[in-house]
Amino acid sequence: MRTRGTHRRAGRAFTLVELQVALMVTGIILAAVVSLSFALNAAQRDTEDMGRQQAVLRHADGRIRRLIQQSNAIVVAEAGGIQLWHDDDADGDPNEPEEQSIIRQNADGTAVELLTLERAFQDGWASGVEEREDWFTIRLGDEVVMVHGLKAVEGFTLKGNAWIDENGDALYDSDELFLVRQANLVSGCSNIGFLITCPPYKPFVAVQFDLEENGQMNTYQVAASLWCRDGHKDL
Ligand SMILES: [Ca+2]
Ligand SMILES: [Ca+2]
Ligand SMILES: [Ca+2]
Repeated sequence: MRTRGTHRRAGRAFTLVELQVALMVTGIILAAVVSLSFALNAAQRDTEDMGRQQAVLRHADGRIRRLIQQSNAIVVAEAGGIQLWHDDDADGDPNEPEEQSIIRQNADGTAVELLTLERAFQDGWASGVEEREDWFTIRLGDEVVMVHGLKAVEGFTLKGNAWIDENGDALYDSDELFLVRQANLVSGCSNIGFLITCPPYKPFVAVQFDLEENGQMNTYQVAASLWCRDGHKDL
């Protein structure tokens, strides 16, 4: 007959030292997991940031190229910016502000900005203007004229934000109200420069800037020449 002997469990309590070692090992593993997770998140963020920046650069590249290629003339070519004329109504008249585009570096040199003007039609706007200040200059024909910034008086809706005294009489005229649109084509850059070749060569413009990517400074250049240059419409 088989007697049932007492079977003592082989297990025993952990000693304090064993517990400390186990806790330490667990701590090391957890720390490794947490730092790996941080590293993966940071890498994903960097990849997403880079993807966003590349998308912005592609958009800016296409926009700047089209503006240059489709313009009729480079009206102003300076180190800080260019003014392009697009003869939208094909009348050969270069004095129309709404046909001008200005690509320049912004005031603190950290963005390539685009300024375009739309003629705004509104009766009685002169009485609703609160403030007038010098904004930027634009070349129309042989003259450099000031684009004055405007603000509407309270309770008044103003369709434009700028005045150009086209007829030079120092008075607001009903057709001299403009809406200036300002957009940053590239932001967060530095060392912005514009390189222009002059005739007799085909007009060629290069917009250059430095941009930081993953801690490294890269130099970019968007270059294009005019496609639809039309000699008889030149300034
Ligand atoms: Ca025109
Ligand atoms: Ca016209
Ligand atoms: Ca006027």
